[in-house]
Amino acid sequence: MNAILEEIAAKVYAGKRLSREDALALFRCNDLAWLGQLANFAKKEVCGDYVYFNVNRHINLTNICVSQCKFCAFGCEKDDKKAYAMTKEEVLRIAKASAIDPDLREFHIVSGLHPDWPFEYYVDIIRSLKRELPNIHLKAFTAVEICYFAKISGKTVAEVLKTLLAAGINSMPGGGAEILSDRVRAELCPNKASRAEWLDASRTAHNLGIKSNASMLYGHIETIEERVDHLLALRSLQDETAGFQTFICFPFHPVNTALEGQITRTMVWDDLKTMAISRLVLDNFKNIKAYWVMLTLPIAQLALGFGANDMDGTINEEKIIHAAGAKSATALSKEKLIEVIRAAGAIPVERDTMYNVVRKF
Ligand code: V47
Repeated sequence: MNAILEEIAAKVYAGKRLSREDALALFRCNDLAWLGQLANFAKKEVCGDYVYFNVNRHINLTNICVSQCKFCAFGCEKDDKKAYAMTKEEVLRIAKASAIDPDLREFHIVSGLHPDWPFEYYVDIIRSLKRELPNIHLKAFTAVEICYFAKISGKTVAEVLKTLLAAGINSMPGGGAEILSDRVRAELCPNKASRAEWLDASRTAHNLGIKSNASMLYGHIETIEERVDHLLALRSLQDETAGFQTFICFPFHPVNTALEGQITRTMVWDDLKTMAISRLVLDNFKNIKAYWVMLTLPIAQLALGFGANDMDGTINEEKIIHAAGAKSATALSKEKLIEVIRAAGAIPVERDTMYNVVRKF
């Protein structure tokens, strides 16, 4: 073990903050077991042996999207044969059918940036969902979608958020952050919110009392420095607002994207290393999510030994990452999640979206 890594370990055990250079040194380190031990220490300081999950339902209103991000296999143009756009009636039908499950607590709503729908359409869907199913938490619209709504409606981001809050959203998912670097965004996703716009929309949401999540899409064209700077930007905003609930790392899935053939799926070594370093750098985030859909269930379970304390939910049914070739299931039972968490030696805790404990198993 070299002196720099020993100093980093000493900092972690003393609860001190890691620097940019520390984070870069951790990415250069390939002692995975050591990284896992350190990340797990940091995790246990925050949440002991609890590992959270929830019972949720994903609803993707449309895959028609003006953004055309190079890393995305879900979004498409209006005339694509796989294009779909849900009516309000369809959304309500799916929502009501899922709500038959008495444990269902959350609708996770992330969609394409539709070229024709007015902002009022989204507001109407939220208002109707809240009216019909008032007890289900609406975790709806990423910061990218919020910026798009501001653009198409002529409203400010704050006005958009206030309107959605009044209609019934309860929190926001963490997608759309990708890599918070203007270089990467200019190459992969020039048609959507910039680094500054994503951060500003999250800040505005937090200032209005709306909690949100944060994410990082890694394993494409980004450098390790850009990964570290991304984490530091999130840490700095969290210092300011304390409005992020969870951080999620998304390993890039290339199948059916514009990058297929140029970039291959990340390897498990990188997945676990990135998970551990995220836990260590994001010292002001309580929850680090091992999103089983993207990691696959075995790697997500392993990630519980690398700083993760949350497995997301039952999901039913995932579309975005399955469009990009994910081999995982599109849904999991609550029993399976409990079994997977228990087998990792942790205590499964069913939570609501705001991390209130529903039940310990
Ligand atoms: O922003 C898209 C990612 C995100 C690919 O907040 C891809 O709890 C890998 O927001 N390979 C959308 N990743 C999903 C999202 C989300 C999902 C689960 C939980 C939460 C939460 C939020 O999916 C996008 C993008 O970063 N993504 N395409 C791909 N080919």
